Amino acid sequence: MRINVLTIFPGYFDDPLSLSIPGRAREAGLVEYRLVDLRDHTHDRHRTTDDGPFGGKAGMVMKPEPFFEALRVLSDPGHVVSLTPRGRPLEHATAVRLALEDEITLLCGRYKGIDERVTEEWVDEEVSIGDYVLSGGEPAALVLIDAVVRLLPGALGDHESASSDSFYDGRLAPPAYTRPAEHEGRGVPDVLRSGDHAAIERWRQRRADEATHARRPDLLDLDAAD
Ligand code: 9D3
Repeated sequence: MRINVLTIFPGYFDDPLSLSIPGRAREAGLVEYRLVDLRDHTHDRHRTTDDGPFGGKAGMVMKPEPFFEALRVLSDPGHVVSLTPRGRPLEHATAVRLALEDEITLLCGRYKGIDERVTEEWVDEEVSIGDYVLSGGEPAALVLIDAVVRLLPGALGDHESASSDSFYDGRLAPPAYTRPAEHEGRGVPDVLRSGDHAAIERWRQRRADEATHARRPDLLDLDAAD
């Protein structure tokens, strides 16, 4: 898979895409990242990528020309996703769908957003990562890339196997413990050290239900719908 990212801050992606699962997936040849600096697609002395909005109002809008030129230079950008607070909320299903593409191109806006003509001409879908205000699309693009790349076959090692991600079936995972068995006066629940695998599984399921009821009752409501 190839993932292109159009941004005025290509350096923002250096470490996140070199480390951990996204980095290992690249080294394994499962994914190629192409960072495109929008300033390389400007033609004025100041390498201008934004301008004031038509119709008054404060803030700046990303100019269309650098996006158009960068997207044309890619020749075929594949499935184009714009990261914007106006987008559909990112879900696991979004990541699953995007992981099936050969090539995706992510557009990162700043300030008030990207000129709407870019969206009309190039964008297949607009995605948000949630209802809070970021400084730009870059952190959202990294979140999306991480969620997609870990789904590529071979991306996860034995210790990260995705099989346990779905084990609690739309509910939150139970608490986890590792050694030491006692740490600064706090122990590990006896059942986890009992060797009774059926009892351990009952404990885990119950703690998963409790956490989901307390923190994410919306997840249980979804269950009721189907
Ligand atoms: C005009 C009102 N603001 C929208 C809430 C303007 C605005 C604020 C922040 C426009 C862009 C941004 C920068 N944010 C993103 O580009 C962004 C984002 C976000 O802020 N939250 C959640 N997901 C995303 S994806 C891209």
